[in-house]
Amino acid sequence: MPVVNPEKLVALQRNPEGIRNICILAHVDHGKTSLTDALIATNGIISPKLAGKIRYLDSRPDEQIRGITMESSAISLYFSMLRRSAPDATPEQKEYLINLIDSPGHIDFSSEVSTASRLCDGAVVLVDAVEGVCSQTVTVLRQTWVEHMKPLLVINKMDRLVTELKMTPGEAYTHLTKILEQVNAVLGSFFQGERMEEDLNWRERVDERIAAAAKEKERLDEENTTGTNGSVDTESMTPSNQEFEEKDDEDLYFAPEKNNVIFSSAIDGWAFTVRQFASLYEKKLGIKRTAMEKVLWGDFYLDPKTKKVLAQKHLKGRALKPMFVQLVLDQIWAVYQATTGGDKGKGDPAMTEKITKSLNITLPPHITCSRDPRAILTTLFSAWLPLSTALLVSVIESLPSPPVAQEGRLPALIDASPGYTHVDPIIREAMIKSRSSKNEPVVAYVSKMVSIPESELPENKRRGGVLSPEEAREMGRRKRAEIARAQALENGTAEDPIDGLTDTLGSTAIEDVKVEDKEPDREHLIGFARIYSGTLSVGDSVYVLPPKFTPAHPHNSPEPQKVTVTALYLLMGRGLEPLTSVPAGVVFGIAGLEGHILKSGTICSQLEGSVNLAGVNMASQPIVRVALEPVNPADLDKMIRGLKLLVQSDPCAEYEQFESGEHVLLTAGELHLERCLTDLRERFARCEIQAGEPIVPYRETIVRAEEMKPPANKELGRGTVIATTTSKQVTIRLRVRPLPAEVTEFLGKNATAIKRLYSDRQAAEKRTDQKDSQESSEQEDVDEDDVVDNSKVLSLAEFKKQLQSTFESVKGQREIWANAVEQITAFGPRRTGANVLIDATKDCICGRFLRDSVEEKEQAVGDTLQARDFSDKVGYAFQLATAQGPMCNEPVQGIAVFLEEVTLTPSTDDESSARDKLGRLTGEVIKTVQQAIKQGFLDWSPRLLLAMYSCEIQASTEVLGRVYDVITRRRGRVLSEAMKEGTPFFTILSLLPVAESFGFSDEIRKRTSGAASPQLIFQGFDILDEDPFWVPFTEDDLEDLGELADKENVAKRYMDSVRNRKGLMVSGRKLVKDAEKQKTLKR
Ligand SMILES: Nc1nc2c(ncn2[C@@H]2O[C@H](COP(=O)(O)OP(=O)(O)OP(=O)(O)O)[C@@H](O)[C@H]2O)c(=O)[nH]1
Ligand SMILES: [Mg+2]
Repeated sequence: MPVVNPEKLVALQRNPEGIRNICILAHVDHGKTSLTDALIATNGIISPKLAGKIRYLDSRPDEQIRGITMESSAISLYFSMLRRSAPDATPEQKEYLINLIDSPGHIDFSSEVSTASRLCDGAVVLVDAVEGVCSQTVTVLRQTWVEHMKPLLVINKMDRLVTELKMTPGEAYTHLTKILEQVNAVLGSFFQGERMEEDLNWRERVDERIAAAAKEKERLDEENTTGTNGSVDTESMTPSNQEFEEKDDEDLYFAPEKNNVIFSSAIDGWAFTVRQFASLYEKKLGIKRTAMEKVLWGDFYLDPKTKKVLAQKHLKGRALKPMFVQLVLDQIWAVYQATTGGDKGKGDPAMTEKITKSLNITLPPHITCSRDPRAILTTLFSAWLPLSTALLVSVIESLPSPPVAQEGRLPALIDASPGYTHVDPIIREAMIKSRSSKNEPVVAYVSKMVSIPESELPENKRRGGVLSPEEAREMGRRKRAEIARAQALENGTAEDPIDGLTDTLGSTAIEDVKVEDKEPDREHLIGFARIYSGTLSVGDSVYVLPPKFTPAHPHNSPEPQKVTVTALYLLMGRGLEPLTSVPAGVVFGIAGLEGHILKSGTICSQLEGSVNLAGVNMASQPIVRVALEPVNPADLDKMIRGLKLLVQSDPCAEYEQFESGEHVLLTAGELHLERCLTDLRERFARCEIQAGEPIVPYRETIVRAEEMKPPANKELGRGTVIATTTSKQVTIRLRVRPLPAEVTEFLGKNATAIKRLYSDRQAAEKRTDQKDSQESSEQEDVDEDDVVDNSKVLSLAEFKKQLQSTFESVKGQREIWANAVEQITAFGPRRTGANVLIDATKDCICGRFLRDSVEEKEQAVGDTLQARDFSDKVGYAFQLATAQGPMCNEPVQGIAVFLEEVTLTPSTDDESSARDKLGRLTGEVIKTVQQAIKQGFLDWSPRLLLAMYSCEIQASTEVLGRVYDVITRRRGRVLSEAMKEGTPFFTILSLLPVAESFGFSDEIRKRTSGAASPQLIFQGFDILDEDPFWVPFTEDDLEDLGELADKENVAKRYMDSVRNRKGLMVSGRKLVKDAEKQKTLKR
């Protein structure tokens, strides 16, 4: 296959109808990269022999070693085919440009998938024929749904049905039908979900009518009484509900007869669609191709005598094979039997010959002679059903070109962007119609930044800009010789030739050293982008819109900056080809954005009325954190620089510098962490870096346990604390209680609503407390993320109503929470957490948070100090106390603090003004309240909440036992176990503490010899029902366990590990926070 030259690809960019931008999506290991190999081979980039084996786009060494893709990469491919413009027209030669993005399937890199899909118009979704629909399959299908991308389904690894599961063609057919059903069920659920959401309001109105109709139906037809809640039974609707039926979901589903399903084996290099077989049989059976397409899949049978197609009901008891089995699968199976022996293990040369003859294929003699059954197999298939043809033809025929896709997809995308009502109609129109002429506005979306070493940039490759040490040395040598020669020529005129020569030698030597010492390959950040309208050229000056940009306020700070495009590239895997300009519809690389775009952003040629496509992008939250330090302390700057580069070039990694001076890297999972560290060490920082133990987040809470120690103060009740400041001037009484679980959950879910309420209130008051700098910085924290999707956030009234009813639903605690909602004055920590501060003082000194209108804020400090003056100090202490719990300084959740009384006893001999006094008392009060909350907290039974992964493992019966063993040893909890229909595999779903997850995947893989590999998805926090401070105190316990309970307290182990890391005191119940204090206590 000749190599396609880039000029050809560039030329094709000008013809948008011939472009397809597609991404390959699937669950991990379902064969995406192997499949793309086959396509790459068609362009002569790799040899067809290696396709499916070398995984060309896995260009990183660690990707190759582990066999897992870690970064999405793009490649542009050329394809030409004969195409009919109408079914009966004569075919014409047409050329196409396919921009293909291979994405990673591992959950840790799911953010790479979301970034890739924004750039594309269509998706090829792979499903392993054996494993079927897996967790990430659902995720990627949702991605195509959300992004309005048209999908194509590839059922890959078909060979496993023959060789591994040893199915007969008939069994395989049933199995494939099931897989299709599963996939379609997933799509159906999205459709249902969306339809329900869209029609929610409408439904509310007709709900009663539907219910009435259902009732009526129930009465009439007792058998058919499917409920009306959850899914709407369209049949039961009266004609007035027709609105609902307008939307058709027919187009949505995958069906082989619609040509959107491909059956393939990437490793053996074949694939086919039903259409292909239909045209193969068109002549043989004398059935028109278009008719054949419709019956080749499904319950249709071929009458052996009449050669007519029969539907199932006309079978009349005859045991015929479905046509798909007889005409398609049987043929494929035969090839396997003949060549590799399929399930028998031995080929049959005579049969091979028969097959090749009937297919009219001649195998090259060196293949037939070689007697290598796999070589015969792949050669035969590549001649008969080449993978690339089936796939590319389907891509071209079923997936839309950029203009078609943009027309269908962009209106929704624009309408979902922030401030979309202010988008300039010209821009809108240009994007939807994908206008590409020079004077149209340019809009492009940069989905991620990739880092490319300087030496790999095409401009340097051509000019040889950066040299390897050998090259540099060689050049030095040559230069020296040249100068010497020049010197020798001038010899006659020079006064002191020898001196001159040594001089020049000396200077070149210095230069030589300089060249060798030169900074190693610098990294350049190239944006991975897609242009939606206009034409972008090198040298153009365009605006880079910051993530929070909205056309409603285009000049808000940070003011969008203008940058100059320094280069444009065609993306060819790791390689790049320079471009001078790109027209609408193209996926390309862009340079010049370094430092202007962090992760993703929009580029626009104008500022007013432009559209922010980066708006709301919910990537997965980084959950695994590690502290990093350079092995050589002098490398600290290098490391920080490296971290900053890493954060820019990775869609998910984050970097934080803690107050303690630690440099902490946040990543999506263990594998992601490993990749980030490799990148840091080898490319971005280029120094040895040590990573600490992964830091796992915990939460702290309290519960009302069965057996608790008696309350500290019996008369006041559990959780009540009366605390007096050191100067004895302020006394505070408060009571801590556990919030009902329902309420905690409600608050957790509605954190965005709280955030919004808070910022709304702030905006209304327009007055921030500048005095307390910490507080104001915290307020900024809250504001920072408020570019949220506002449509789903509850309004104040709604929030209050729901919170109230949640409180009311709690049984047996009605009185306690009766006025709680009205009295809430703050949420915490960070003002949005799931803890509440309730002002139960007589005069309501704190003011209400959930009030309807903005009240007058309290006046400035008066002549005499009042309890009210301390309200903000109490609030601040509440924030601090909930941000760092008493167990191991982790955030608290699920507590309510009732502030009951604040009493002032001013000292009489203090003459200073009230303001001065307040200033002096501030610290004391904060400290006292904070301590009091901690005391009240510990009066209950404290609990740790563990971060949990949900873990899905597919395993065969043989290794099932070992999988369970590993899960239980790591304190996982099995939730369900189900046999995958038609396969010997089980799917085990379990919950696993993040703290126990490090090395889990490796262990499972090792113990099962690679037969099972888990998918870990962060699930949330789960209570560990064990009091870390528990010691035996009842007589029974003391008898059973002795004074020093030798049973391991797991909660204490976790708590101690965190305390250890944070340098807090470990063991015992004494909570000494500061090291200095510890010292003084000892003395
Ligand atoms: N039997 C069989 N194995 C296949 C087939 N296609 C791929 N594989 C194997 O499946 C494994 C995973 O293939 P990859 O192409 O790396 O899968 P992937 O989907 O790119 O994986 P990630 O990118 O890590 O999500 C490799 O060992 C392939 O050899 C196939 O058609 N049949
Ligand atoms: Mg891959």
